Amino acid sequence: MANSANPPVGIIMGSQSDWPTMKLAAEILDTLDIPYEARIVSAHRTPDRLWDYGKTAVDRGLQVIIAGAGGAAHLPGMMASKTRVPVIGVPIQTRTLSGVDSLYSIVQMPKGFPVATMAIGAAGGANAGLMAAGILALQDPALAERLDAWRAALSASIPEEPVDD
Ligand code: RP5
Repeated sequence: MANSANPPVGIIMGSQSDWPTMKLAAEILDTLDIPYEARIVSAHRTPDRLWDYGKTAVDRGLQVIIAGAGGAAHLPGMMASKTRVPVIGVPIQTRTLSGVDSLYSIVQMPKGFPVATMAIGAAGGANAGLMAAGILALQDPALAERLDAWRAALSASIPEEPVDD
């Protein structure tokens, strides 16, 4: 469902190298039938693209932005400063500092410009998709049903007893 016209969710990331993590958010949105767009928008390498994206987000109908970045990860916070559309931040796992650098860069926003920060890496990517779904489900009963079913299926897949490998 990528590249739908006026999708409610924008997935943005600082680099192509972030896509394997951000794709996990996209896969959740695909599963739940939620349209989205995916774009590379780097705070440092393409600051004008970041500015334009934030400036037009409301008018383009975006309702949630999922922003992933690694290292000196300024993208989610800068996007939150540019638009009131809720921003969900995904700290990308880095080789040098394991993503703690990304986490600290994203989570410690000053009062006034929040970023809903997920876990580092793969869990954060997938959970960002689920968080976006939960926000949209507040106004969309059919999506709420799909999300409830997804959650129930996950619960049902967890065995009660452990087994040997
Ligand atoms: C950040 O720098 C990106 O979000 C990425 O996680 C990190 C490394 O980018 P590349 O050097 O792989 O393009 O801006």
